Amino acid sequence: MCAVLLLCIQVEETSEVLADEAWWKHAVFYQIYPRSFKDSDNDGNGDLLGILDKLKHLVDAGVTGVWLSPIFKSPQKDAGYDISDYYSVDPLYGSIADLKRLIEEAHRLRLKIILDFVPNHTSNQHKWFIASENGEEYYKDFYVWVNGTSKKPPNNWISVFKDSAWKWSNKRQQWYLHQFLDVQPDLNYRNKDVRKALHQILIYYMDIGIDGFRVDAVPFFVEDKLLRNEPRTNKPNVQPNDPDYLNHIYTRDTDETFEVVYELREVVDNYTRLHGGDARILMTEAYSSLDKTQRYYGTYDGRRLGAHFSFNFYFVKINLNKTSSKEIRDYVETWINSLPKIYVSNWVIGNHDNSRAATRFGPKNVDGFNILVSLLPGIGVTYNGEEIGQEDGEVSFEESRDPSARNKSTFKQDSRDFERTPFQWDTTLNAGFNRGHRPWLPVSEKYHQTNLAAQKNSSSLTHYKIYREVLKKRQEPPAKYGDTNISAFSEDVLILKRSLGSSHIVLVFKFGGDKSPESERVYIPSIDCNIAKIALTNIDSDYSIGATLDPRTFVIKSHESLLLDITC
Ligand SMILES: *[C@@H]1O[C@H](CO)[C@@H](O)[C@H](O)[C@H]1NC(C)=O
Ligand SMILES: *[C@@H]1O[C@H](CO)[C@@H](O)[C@H](O)[C@H]1NC(C)=O
Ligand SMILES: *[C@@H]1O[C@H](CO)[C@@H](O)[C@H](O)[C@H]1NC(C)=O
Ligand SMILES: *[C@@H]1O[C@H](CO)[C@@H](O)[C@H](O)[C@H]1NC(C)=O
Ligand SMILES: *[C@@H]1O[C@H](CO)[C@@H](O)[C@H](O)[C@H]1NC(C)=O
Ligand SMILES: *[C@@H]1O[C@H](CO)[C@@H](O)[C@H](O)[C@H]1NC(C)=O
Ligand SMILES: CC(=O)N[C@H]1CO[C@H](CO)[C@@H](O)[C@@H]1O
Repeated sequence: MCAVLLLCIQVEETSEVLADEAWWKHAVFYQIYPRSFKDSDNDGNGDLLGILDKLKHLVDAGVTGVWLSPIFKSPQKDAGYDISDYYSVDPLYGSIADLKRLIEEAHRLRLKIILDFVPNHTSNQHKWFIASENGEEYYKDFYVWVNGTSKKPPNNWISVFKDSAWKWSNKRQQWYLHQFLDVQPDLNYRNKDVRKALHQILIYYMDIGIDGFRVDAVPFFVEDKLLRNEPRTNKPNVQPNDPDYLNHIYTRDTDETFEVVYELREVVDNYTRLHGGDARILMTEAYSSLDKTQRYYGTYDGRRLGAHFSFNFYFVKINLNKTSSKEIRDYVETWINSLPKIYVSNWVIGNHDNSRAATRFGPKNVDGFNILVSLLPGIGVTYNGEEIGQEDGEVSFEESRDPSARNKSTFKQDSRDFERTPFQWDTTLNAGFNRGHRPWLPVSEKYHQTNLAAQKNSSSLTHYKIYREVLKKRQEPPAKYGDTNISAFSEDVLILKRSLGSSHIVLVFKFGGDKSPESERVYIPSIDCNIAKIALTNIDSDYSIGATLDPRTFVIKSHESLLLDITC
């Protein structure tokens, strides 16, 4: 009896561990912003062959795969998020042949390549839209067309980029919906042919070896069929043309939108089943509430699956001046506890739409946050440059490229150009981004101090070295399989403990609050031994790697992060 029972438990445990081995479940995905990564042909724009040239950096850093911001053919009215042909690479970035070379070389190096799929809308120059506007039968309903008169839009919906979400087409004498720019008409997801056409695109790219897709702006897929007016928010000081003026109950995260994501999951799962090999994956982007973000993973009971993970943007949105360690702890616990156990958590600190982590959290907190998100359970996501602590660049209004920065008075808050300036490789001309052609966005002057080559070459600790080490640390069993306990020791001290049996990997991080002491005496709660080995520190720590301390009492100063190995 007992022996059989033991056997059963063991079998169950083994299969659980094996399931955890699925390649993506503990992956680190590195987001590349292709236009700003590496410019191989010196035309001022980064490109696919530039990425190819730098794959070794990604292998050295220890990431699992990369996801590329859009590289498809586009008039570039919205930085490639306005696609005119899903089956071509924009000449800015190269060609399908270059993409195939990139995939082949990445796979040889055991790196996965994820593409950014932007199905929330196409460019108005896409042949589908042109055919649709011309009233061609098959394409007629590919977009959301509504009757009316040119004087009055069908309802009060407002685009994300301000003003009415409707544009009158003289040709069709109808309105079309655009949740973003008016040159970005929304696809009509209620049309089965539209969904089929989009599935074909995924299949085409999986056929040439792509390992998965990051799906852009999913909340915007399907809008209310009855086109009901949205109610007002009660936010003060908001202009009637501002998206914040309305509560988007009929245009975002609608029930049908979740269905669309679940169907995309079937497409990639079917593909993997049919063709074998590692799972092709989906990651979704949704700036939604926690419950909705988690619903993109699939239903609570796991009967319908959605994305393999849906970006957790908490750390992208917090302002440390206003956030205590208790609030961070509460959020992390809530996220982990509310996500059904069949799904995998993920942590993001930056991307191409938000001020860089080094700028938002302050350059002195770079290491603490890189260590924190690497050691929280599940999947880690790195925006290119975070591994060297690259800060936002300096871009003047005249040099800016982002359409949401077209309004001068809100340029500083709204422009996404600051986080998109070229990657800082070394101290040569243009930070090694290219051989001297004026880059599409200016290279930050900070590259003389902050660049990869210097951080690799330095004899002392650097952000890059810490990043690389913590990605190795992630692979140790407590970080991979262990329990997670996050606690708030004081106003600005966080303690993250990953424990497996008697082995603990513990991060102590004092992010430095306005009203907090410069240094304080702390201890690791619920650890019953007197020796901890220092596995890693931030760059300016007073502690040395390899030394020991007494986890029952020690001093930590502002912006210090200590990674401890404790066995007891
Ligand atoms: C829109 O107007 C056209 C022409 O008047 C008409 O044929 C069509 O049925 C109308 N569509 C809807 C949805 O009312
Ligand atoms: C996935 O495959 C199943 C079984 O063959 C099929 O019923 C389903 O329609 C497919 N789903 C999609 C979205 O292609
Ligand atoms: C936080 O406070 C510091 C100093 O008070 C200030 O310099 C910084 O701009 C603030 N950061 C943010 C994101 O508000
Ligand atoms: C810029 O934005 C402000 C605040 O939303 C608004 O009052 C102003 O009219 C806008 N100007 C332009 C040129 O769009
Ligand atoms: C690397 O460091 C050495 C010694 O500090 C220095 O002489 C050399 O110029 C550095 N090389 C680069 C590429 O920074
Ligand atoms: C985490 O550790 C703290 C301090 O030891 C303890 O109070 C708390 O209950 C633990 N939380 C969980 C979820 O185990
Ligand atoms: C959430 C979001 O806004 N995602 C993208 C959807 O498309 C627009 C317009 O192209 C992009 O600007 C957004 O980044």
